[in-house]
Amino acid sequence: MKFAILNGEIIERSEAKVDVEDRGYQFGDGVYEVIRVYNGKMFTGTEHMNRFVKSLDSIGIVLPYTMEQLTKLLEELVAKNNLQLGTIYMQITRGVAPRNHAFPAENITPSLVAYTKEALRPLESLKKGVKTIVTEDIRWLRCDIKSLNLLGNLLAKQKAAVEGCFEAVQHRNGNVTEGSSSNIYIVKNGVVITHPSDNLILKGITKDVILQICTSNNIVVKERTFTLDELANADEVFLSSTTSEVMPIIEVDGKRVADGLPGTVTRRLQEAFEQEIEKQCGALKDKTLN
Ligand code: DCS
Repeated sequence: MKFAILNGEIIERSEAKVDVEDRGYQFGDGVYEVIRVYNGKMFTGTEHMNRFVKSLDSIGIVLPYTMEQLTKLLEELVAKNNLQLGTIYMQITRGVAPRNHAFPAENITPSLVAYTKEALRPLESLKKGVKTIVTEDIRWLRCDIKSLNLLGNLLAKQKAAVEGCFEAVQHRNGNVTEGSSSNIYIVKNGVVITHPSDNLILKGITKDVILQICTSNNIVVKERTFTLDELANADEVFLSSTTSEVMPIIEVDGKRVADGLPGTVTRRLQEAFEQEIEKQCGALKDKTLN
């Protein structure tokens, strides 16, 4: 039997139901997080919690639990579901109220939902790399909020999917912003370049780990915008996310990146990223470079 969290309680997953007038369901009026679990332990759990609270703050929802309470609940959920390798999905919406765009006048209780999923590491793709397409970034101007409103992201990902590609690299006026569910990087002459963490992208937790790894490994990293032209002429391209880790990109819009194999800087980052996982969560059975 699997369990889920509904409004602060761990209950049978099949019993976890929300009201038809939940504002998350009707308006996407809420925020979410996806947290990776390795060896039954949350990776960068605190960082995800902090971003969750930041997203909530930016749309005026007050977390009805302390960070400690919520973390403890998630740990209990992971243990009850016997999750070793997988993800936690967690979301909070403004709550249930008669449908009206404006926020409800009286204080309503935000709805919290969380559940877990078993998920292997995408080792084959991590080893071989993935294909991508380029598409226009048609999303709103607060992509820094991890909002439930993901239509722009979904349309981009679907475009990639019908082309048999893993991810859509989005751009605004020729400047690469991010993937539909990942951050995007190029490497040129040994320098790692990625979009600054402003309102146009989600500040990835994985991105933060990668930036720290670069700094401590003397890999030069620059947070600046880069163009589609730079993308097309990069020595290496990769993406990052909670579920994809450090994922080499070997093709963009049907054109190979360099020689079409994962690059050396990407490989170094993958190795260092796995070391960071092991530091926080213990030994990994399978590694990318094995
Ligand atoms: N950009 C977008 C738009 C994302 O949705 C994500 C993660 C990222 C960047 C990378 O952020 P993290 O490194 O913190 O994961 N998206 C999550 C999701 O929706 N599923 O898995 C990860």
